[in-house]
Amino acid sequence: MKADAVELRRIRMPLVAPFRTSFGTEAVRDILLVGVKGPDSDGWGECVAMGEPLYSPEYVDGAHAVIRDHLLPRLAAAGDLAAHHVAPALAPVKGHPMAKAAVEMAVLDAELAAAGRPLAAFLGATRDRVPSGVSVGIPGSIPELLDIVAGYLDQGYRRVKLKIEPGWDIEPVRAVRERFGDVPLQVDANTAYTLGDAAHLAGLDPFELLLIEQPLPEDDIAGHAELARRIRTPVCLDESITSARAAADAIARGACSIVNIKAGRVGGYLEARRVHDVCAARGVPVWCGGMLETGLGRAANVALAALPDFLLVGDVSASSRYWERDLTPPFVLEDGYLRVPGGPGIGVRPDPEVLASVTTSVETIPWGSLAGG
Ligand code: SMG
Ligand code: MG
Repeated sequence: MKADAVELRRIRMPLVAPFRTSFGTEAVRDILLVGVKGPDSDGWGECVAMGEPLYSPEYVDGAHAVIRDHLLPRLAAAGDLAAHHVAPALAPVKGHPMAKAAVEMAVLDAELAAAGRPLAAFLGATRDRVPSGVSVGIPGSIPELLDIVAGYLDQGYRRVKLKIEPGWDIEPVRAVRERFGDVPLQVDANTAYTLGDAAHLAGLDPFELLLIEQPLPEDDIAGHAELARRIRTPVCLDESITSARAAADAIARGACSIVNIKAGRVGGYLEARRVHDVCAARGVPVWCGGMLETGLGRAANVALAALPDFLLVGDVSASSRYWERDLTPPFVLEDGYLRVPGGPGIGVRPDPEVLASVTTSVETIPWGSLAGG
């Protein structure tokens, strides 16, 4: 495909409620959108980097700079612009998977839009709707937590994930189990524990959780393998899984029996599909993670979550879980499911009026101004 320009657009969107995890609180999302403008079609990518480098080393200002100064010039110099050329062209740049993923998503969306092909079909989706789960941040008290969970269950969410940290783990899980019975329940620690906490984490065993997500630091594969031997709750990895190769390695070493897939964390939807394939081939079920995306990223995540090995319910919630008004037509829960977009590309477009109202800056880079462009 051909590009005339790339737009780096920053938007500012307040969440309906602050989201607290073991590493910090997110209240207002400062999001970088990548727009590829071509003669035949446009494409959108959403960068999932947060405002600060607390979930992973990436953060939105850094992603913006690396895309502008290092990724786009390499992409233009590589010549032929096609989604499957993006990752190889950007591979000399170390790290920055979320920045790379946003660029690849924009190119992929533009390419599929021009071809009239939906992302879900391109990726190999086998379903037209996906069950919707919800991730619950760390609130101020147990009664507050129970109110929040009750509200989500009333809306029809099919699975609940509780964020945990030392001092907020066994008791909230016990309280949710006592109040809501055997609702599908899992926890996410975002690296907040060490192997020394193994005996304490075994205290979660009686609650029959679906999984515990990323209890230990991301580089501690051996620690997760040891922990998996010491607790009954299945161990799932999020932050540690940075590629299909990392997934194969973690599985081979017994560090996880379930994998959370986020396209941003692994450098794009094409690598995310490879992570899916590697896990499927090894009999390891996967589920789709979330990074508090707008409807753009959500559309792509719903498409990904419709692949066959996505056997667990993902953190793909309805638009109303995040926003008063989404950037796209809202994703709504229908009997606890979200519909997979059927239109070409990611299948959704920003509402021009909403987009204009949340935009804080736009940088337009003519393709011809980039080396080789
Ligand atoms: O998008 O619903 C969502 C958030 C899901 O908990 C979620 N994401 O570690 O899995 C995770 C976190 C990372 C983002 S927290 C700001
Ligand atoms: Mg996680």
